[in-house]
Amino acid sequence: MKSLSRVTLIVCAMVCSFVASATDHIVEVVTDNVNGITAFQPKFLTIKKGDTVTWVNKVDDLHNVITYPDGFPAGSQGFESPYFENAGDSWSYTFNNEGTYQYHCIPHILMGMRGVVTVSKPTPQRGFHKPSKDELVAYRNKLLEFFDSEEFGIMPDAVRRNVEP
Ligand SMILES: [Cu+2]
Repeated sequence: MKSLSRVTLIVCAMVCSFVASATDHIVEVVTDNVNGITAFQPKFLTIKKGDTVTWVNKVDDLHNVITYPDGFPAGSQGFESPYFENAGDSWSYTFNNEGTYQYHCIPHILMGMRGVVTVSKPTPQRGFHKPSKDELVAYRNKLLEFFDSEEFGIMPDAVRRNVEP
């Protein structure tokens, strides 16, 4: 009985230390109307596997968070938040796979509103997910909810090659 409770204690301590090691990170979603800037701050964030990142909208403005179709490690998954509208709107994502996650805001893609989360170690150039045509079309369609086809110039070349006839 005595040894059993000691085992229980040790297991509990291991679980507790594991839980305690997962860290929450905040990325501020910034609209600076005075300087005409929209940005994720920090733009580059390095975290550990199992950590959670919460994006927080700082002022009333339309933003979101979405990975580029080829912007996450092969074997992992991209992510996409709902749209933020009001100050204080937020969205969290827990990263359970190592590697590099490159994301942007759809409404402000033309303003270069993008960011990178690196989980433990960066993904080598050839280690990124290779999106299927269906994935690229789905991504294009998300952008087209904001930008009409006349603005196709915003498409990365790889996307344009795959989705245009
Ligand atoms: Cu934005």
